[in-house]
Amino acid sequence: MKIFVLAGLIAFSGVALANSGHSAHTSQHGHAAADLQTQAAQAQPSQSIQVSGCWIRSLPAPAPSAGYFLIKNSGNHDVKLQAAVSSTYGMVMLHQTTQHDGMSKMSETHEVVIPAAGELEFKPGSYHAMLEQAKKAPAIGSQVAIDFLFDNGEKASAQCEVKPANTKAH
Ligand SMILES: [Cu+2]
Repeated sequence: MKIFVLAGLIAFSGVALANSGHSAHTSQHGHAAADLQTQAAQAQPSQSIQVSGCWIRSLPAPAPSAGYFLIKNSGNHDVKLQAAVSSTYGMVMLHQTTQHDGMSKMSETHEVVIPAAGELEFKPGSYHAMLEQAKKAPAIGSQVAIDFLFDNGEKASAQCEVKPANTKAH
């Protein structure tokens, strides 16, 4: 019995450790995805924020696919993109690719500012949406719906064209 308790403690501390690492990070987002679906369903469609030119570079699972698009904010206030959600993918993360000493590195971001009366392009080598856990690989040429959630409680929706892995950035 004592040994069993001890093993439980070790397992528990293992979970606590993993929480600061990447694997648990993923499951936290997996959990958040359901909340995001609800949040997206309840959010008001924005009158001032538009997402256009959305396309997806589709890679075979388990590799993540990437989403690129242009966000325009015609409002008088800066807005922050906080999350994206799609019923086609179990998880959508906002990523930023940066260059350090000639090395390319991706990191997750939760707040991307779209300036008032401005725009921001998500494009290869920069900001992108990382699309993971496809429920069923979308066909090349088909359209995938993505909702974008902003800090003002509004959402913008886009239809994104699925393109093959070798698509050149435009
Ligand atoms: Cu990425």
